[in-house]
Amino acid sequence: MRKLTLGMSVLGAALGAVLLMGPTIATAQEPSLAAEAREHAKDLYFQRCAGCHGVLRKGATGKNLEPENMLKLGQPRLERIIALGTDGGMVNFDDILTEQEISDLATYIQLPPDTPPEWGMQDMMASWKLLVPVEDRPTQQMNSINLQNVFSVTLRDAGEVALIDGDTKEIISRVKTGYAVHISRLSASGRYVYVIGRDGLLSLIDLWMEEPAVVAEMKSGLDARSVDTSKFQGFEDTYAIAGSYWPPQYVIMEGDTLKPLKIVSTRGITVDGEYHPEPRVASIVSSQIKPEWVVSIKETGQILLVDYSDIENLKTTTIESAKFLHDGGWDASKRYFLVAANASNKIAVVDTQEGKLAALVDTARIPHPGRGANFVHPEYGPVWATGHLGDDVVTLIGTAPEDPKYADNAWKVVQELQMPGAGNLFVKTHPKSRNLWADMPQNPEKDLAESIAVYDLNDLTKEPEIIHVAALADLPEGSAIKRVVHPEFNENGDEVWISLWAGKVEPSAIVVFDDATRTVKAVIKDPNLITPTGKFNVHNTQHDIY
Ligand code: DHE
Repeated sequence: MRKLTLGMSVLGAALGAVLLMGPTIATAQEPSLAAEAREHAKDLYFQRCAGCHGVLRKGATGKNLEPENMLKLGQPRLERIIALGTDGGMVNFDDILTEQEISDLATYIQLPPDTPPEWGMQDMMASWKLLVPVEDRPTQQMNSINLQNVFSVTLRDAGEVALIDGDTKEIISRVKTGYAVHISRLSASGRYVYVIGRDGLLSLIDLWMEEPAVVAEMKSGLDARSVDTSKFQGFEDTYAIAGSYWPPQYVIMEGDTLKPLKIVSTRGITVDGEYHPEPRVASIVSSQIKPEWVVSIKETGQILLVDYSDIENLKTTTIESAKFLHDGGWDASKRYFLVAANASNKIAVVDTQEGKLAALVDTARIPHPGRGANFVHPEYGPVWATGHLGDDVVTLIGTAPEDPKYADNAWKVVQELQMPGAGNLFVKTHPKSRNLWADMPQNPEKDLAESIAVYDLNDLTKEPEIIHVAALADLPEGSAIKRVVHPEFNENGDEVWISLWAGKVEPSAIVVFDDATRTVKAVIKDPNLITPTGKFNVHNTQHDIY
């Protein structure tokens, strides 16, 4: 039987199995909070809980937290759950929040949810800053950096990205971005980096400037996670698209200025036929075979193919899949997009050439692929890999329906690789590598959260090598776990960069491994390298290589 060591995500993770434990006696007193405490609890909920439970608390990756359910649990039990977490997967917050904050948050979720304001064209236009107009920008690269091997590194709690030269391992510049900045994506030309903060602030960085810097900014929503650009031939760098958690909508912008052009709401009916007021935009990817974005709507379970060839007469294909869509990536051919319906324990496969759902694949608990990893399995042929937050396996799914030798494996789980524990967030390989690297930062065991599992792709019957990355970095001891997160290859595919994500006030680092020997090549340390998490190599992100 599979060993289940962890459930869900750290940030505002689910109130887990709590609701399954059944009701307890409601508190006699009506819950209430003074105005100031309520405001603070509202902010905390938004920052720590809304990502999993939703702003309106309808539940997604996390459970439904509407007052009728919370009142049944009552104040003392809610406080305990927030402080200590649950066996069902919610992590503890007693090391992040004070006792008073936990108490106020427990009270807050028994009160009716606050509905944040809408964010429309006027707000976006008012927030739009064209810092360097296109005509004032360089017409050629003005620096001598090997731009294809630059890494855009999320410095999560600093609200910055660090641009790091992949050849010299030097920090080229640090750029102010949005709050709790989330991901970077590259324009089709590789010149522009788009960075989105959780507060919806989108920043456009021009890598051609002598010192790469932000040339435009726009607040695309109030709570956001995803951004991409138009990559199809003839539309390179023409448009950008950003998706919001709140308000539930996406916005299409000019690619080189971020001027907002069109906003589309995602409110509507779920695959079960029920109205949902908050269907959030999860991942967005850009097709290279059509002028289309693939936009995954979390709560409705619908995957939208948005045709940007005529945005005034926008045509959208709506594909029904499964609820709670989150993150995903392309197969090696770039025809199929595989996205996790994480709380449904499924991977949805979209055939973007035909504009149809190709399959819904059942998997182990809470798949979390990031963008996944593609390689040719010695026995099963081309496969795409995803790790799991809630199970201790990496799942391999066959991806070659057109290949007579491997067609029978298409959209089937061909193998589950054993991990030493659950809590994986990201897996990564590269066409030139024969290794698969899988992190487990959400594992409750410190040693596992600080380690990475490396599989030999030539022999997948072998146990993975477990490398204790934190022990190799020679960082001072601190109270925070140095979570190993997000392996990312360099342009040549011979180095793997891994973040050691420590506390906001403790030193973090990026450890660079030689992929062939799995030994440390460099440790990038800098007092300004605060909470590095995602790293996006220009070449690999531009060309969707993973
Ligand atoms: Fe992420 C990708 C949402 C927490 C690091 N994350 C994504 C995507 C979504 C998402 C929808 C896909 C974007 C795309 O491809 O367009 N993330 C969420 C959440 O809702 C969640 C669970 C809670 C929250 O409140 O935000 C969450 N994410 C985290 C983290 O705590 C991580 C580990 C650290 C951090 O920096 O915040 C984190 N998420 C990442 C990274 C990616 C990502 C590094 C991109 C992976 C890639 O290789 O493309």
